[in-house]
Amino acid sequence: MKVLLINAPAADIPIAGVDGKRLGLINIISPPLGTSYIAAVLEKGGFKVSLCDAQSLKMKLDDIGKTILEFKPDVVGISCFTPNYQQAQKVAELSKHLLPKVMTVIGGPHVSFTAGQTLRETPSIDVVVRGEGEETMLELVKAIAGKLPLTGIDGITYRVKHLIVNNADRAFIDDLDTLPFPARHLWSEKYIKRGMHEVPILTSRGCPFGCVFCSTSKMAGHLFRARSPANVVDELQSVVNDYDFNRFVFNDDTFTLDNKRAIDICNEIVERGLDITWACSTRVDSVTPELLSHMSEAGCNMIYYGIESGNQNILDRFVGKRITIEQAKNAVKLAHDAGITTVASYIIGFPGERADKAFESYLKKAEYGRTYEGDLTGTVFETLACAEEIESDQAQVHLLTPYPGTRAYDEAESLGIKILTTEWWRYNLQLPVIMTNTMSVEDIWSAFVTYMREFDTYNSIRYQRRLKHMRREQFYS
Ligand code: B12
Ligand code: SF4
Repeated sequence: MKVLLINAPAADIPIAGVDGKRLGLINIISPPLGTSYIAAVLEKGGFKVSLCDAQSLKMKLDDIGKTILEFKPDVVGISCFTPNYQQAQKVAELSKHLLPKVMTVIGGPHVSFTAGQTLRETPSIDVVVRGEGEETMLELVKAIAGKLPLTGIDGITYRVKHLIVNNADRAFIDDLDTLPFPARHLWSEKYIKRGMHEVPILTSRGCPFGCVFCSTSKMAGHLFRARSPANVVDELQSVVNDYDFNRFVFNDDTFTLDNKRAIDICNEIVERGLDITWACSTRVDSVTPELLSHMSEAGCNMIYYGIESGNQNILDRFVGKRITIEQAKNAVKLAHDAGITTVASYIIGFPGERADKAFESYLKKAEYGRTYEGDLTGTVFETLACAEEIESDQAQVHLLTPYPGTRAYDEAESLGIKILTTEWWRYNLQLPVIMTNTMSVEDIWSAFVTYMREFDTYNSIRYQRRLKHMRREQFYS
């Protein structure tokens, strides 16, 4: 029994973005851990598996077709996010067209919350796997191989004649140390040629918070489940040894949620003499000088903080992140003190934020480095002013986007959000798909364009400053 796992290609975006240029969509070569974990579990179960990452490797449907015909799978497993869901549907159609007897299975953070609808509108998809996929996919493939009924398999949605059946939810994997390491031996050699500069690794799943725009707590549970430090560092070491790679990115949502575990991982890296560098994401309220100094010593040189808004009221009442702006300022400063570069991420378009045309037109005319007086409180530009005070090395902005599985989607109306479209390809965080009780879609877009331009300047000025600083340090040392 052969299984081909395909990461659907990125959405093909037919429109021009800010300033008439194509949208600056994420162009990072990042091999997918979800399908790599599933591949490892299936291989351990005795199945022959191949991985086809059409997303990072920018494969077209024709190339995917060739891969399908060469490998001749019995099962095709497709992975997608929200914006490339339509591409995933095309991959399913193509699979059935080329191999009419193939079973098609789909999973990932979009279809997990739209399973019934996905099956209703996509006859070429046979089964949707909801949530964490490793155990479910193994049971499913075993059932397909043995021609057994799907009735007892938790976590799937499928068709029985004209009915759509939702089996019970699957319990989350209790002990993540029991999982094999992702099947990196199936990764394409093209990743390196195409510029992959860091290897992703995942050390924990789940989040006890429930930020309005994020589906992690629903997808991976409210309980923070973490791998042991030894198990994590074994994986880092195996990548260094087997692939001679020493730059990593921790894909965890909140790498340092458990400070003690994070310090133990750092100590283990140092004790084993691993010469690596790495980046991670975390919350501004879960770092301390002690932790950051351990992280820096163990090779961490970049932290990504989700700060989200510069308005405390919006953070408290709407976002539900349970952080303060003071904590954000402090966390950025502490990271810099420890010699770690920071990237701060912000979101605009929250209900309650007001447009401010006067300030927007002032910004259009002003030179960077200007000062401004006046009250931006409650306007969409309060976050911009705050970002300038927080002074992270880099700043990013996204539009509030109500992905299925988030509170912004499930409770849109009561939160003051009007969802304007479910053309999923638009859900890329850079196109407005909502309006709010305080901003029209035009207001949101216009503010976003201003932010993109302001943050471009902000980032390049900080980049130049950092370069100068580095040169000075190198010169005098
Ligand atoms: C690393 C990362 C990226 C990387 C690499 C993504 C990749 N290919 O893995 C990059 C930078 C490229 C990226 C890009 C984007 N990302 Co991103 N990313 C992540 C992040 C932080 C970690 C992904 C990861 O490694 N997860 C760990 C693995 C184990 O989990 P998993 O991928 O979900 O897979 C499990 C299940 O989903 C399921 N499963 C998945 N696929 C399949 C397939 C089958 C057949 C089966 C059975 C099961 C199954 O089983 C897997 C194992 O348990 C997640 C957050 C998160 N916590 O997951 C966001 C996340 C996936 N990203 C998100 C978003 C929004 C984006 C972008 C749209 C952002 C943008 N500005 O454009 C783009 C989309 C690009 C595109 N082409 O469409 C959202 C997705 C929401 C949604 N509904 O789509 C997430 C969930 C963040 C969030 N909390 O909102 N991302
Ligand atoms: S944004 Fe971060 S803290 Fe908030 S729910 Fe998602 S993972 Fe948790």
